[in-house]
Amino acid sequence: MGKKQDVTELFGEPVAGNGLLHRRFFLQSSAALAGAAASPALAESIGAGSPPTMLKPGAQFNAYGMPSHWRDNIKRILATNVPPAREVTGSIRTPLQYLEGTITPAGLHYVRNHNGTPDIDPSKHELLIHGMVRQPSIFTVDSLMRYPMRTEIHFMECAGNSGGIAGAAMPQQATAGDLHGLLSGSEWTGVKLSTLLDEVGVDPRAAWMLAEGADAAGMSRSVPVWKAMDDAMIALYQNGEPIRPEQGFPMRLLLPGFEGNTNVKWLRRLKLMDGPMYTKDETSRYTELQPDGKAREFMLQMEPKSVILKPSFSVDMQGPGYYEISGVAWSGLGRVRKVDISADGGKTWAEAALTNPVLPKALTRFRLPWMWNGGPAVLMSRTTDEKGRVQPTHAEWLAQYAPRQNFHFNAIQSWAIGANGKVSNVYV
Ligand SMILES: Nc1nc2c(c(=O)[nH]1)N[C@H]1C(S)=C(S)[C@@H](COP(=O)(O)O)O[C@H]1N2
Ligand SMILES: [Mo]
Repeated sequence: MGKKQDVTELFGEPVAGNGLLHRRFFLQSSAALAGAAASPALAESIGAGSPPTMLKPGAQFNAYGMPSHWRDNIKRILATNVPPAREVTGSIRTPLQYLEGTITPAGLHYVRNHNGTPDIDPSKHELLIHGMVRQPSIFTVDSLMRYPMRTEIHFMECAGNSGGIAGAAMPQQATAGDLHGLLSGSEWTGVKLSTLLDEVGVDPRAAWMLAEGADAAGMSRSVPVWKAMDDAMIALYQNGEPIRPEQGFPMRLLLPGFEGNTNVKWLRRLKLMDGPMYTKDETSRYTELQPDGKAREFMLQMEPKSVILKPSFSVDMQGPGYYEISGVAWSGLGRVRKVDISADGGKTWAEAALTNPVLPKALTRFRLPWMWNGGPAVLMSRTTDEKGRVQPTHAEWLAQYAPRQNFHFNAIQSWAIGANGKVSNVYV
């Protein structure tokens, strides 16, 4: 490899600056390349006889399986709290750069807690639905288990995700998980909220719904009734098992595509109202001050976003040659329509391949083949969603708001590749 003709023969001419190849080539050609690299090692191992693992029985069964100890570096990333904040208040992030696909293992799902994870006995937990309804009602976990269930894959993202970048004058040198890891994707199973609301009979004048959690933060948020009736779910399962305590056991409100905070965990109460409650959790945070001094409130739908994970900070290049650029894209407004990749800091772009399934309000894996010539490059990814909304540049995002705003940051992430293969976080 390395000779210009060989590369062109395999992949055709690059379709954008700095060696980006057409997305169709990674399917047919990468296998051929990987095969070529693997064959000498394979020949050696056949010659050496049986590996030690074939000579004695393996380990015994586990009642609950754990990841390989060879990969015990794959851990959630604890954001250090500024004293005197208590350890139960804060967040622990998903190490995005170590993961593939689009489903976050439950044990690596990010956790954002405002006053710790409560230990709730499911046999004592109740969900009250009241306010502007015909028949106020209480639902136990057992009673909810008897309703029709649905299973959907959705991302969860904190409105404060990536906020460190929005606020910082200099780009922080940290991993994708450190910077953007208040983001995870799961398969959720539960009861459609509209089923319960139809049963209790919502007053047609009710326009908002208060959702309250049973934790010591008393987390409460106002949610528009249109969302409650549309695709909201009372989630009981996460990736096939009962929802984890840190995600809201025994039940959480799931509002696909809405900012993480509104997805109230340990859900205990829904109150139908004619207007929003303006709770502490929605006035002290999650609003955005605009340049004219007015604040934007209830910015509930998460805008299109993406991040390249391979390569990314600490996931460095291993010498010039063929690479697959890969990362995740998502939008709270619907499906990802396309992800464009640049290797020259935004001058030219090539469209990435999206790995199926491409689901609404879910993480979507994108990939693009790249022949890195070993020279400096700046990688960027830009999502366009099915509503036609496009991820802004860093400067465009900052221009929308007053200084020092840092919620709902969805600007394009740029990674610079040095000639030594090291990846760094840069603003373009
Ligand atoms: N009851 C309750 N619900 C809550 C929170 C909380 O502290 N208490 N945190 C919110 C915030 S800010 C976010 S981003 C999401 C995070 O969900 P996760 O911890 O399952 O990732 O839960 C939301 N729901
Ligand atoms: Mo959040």
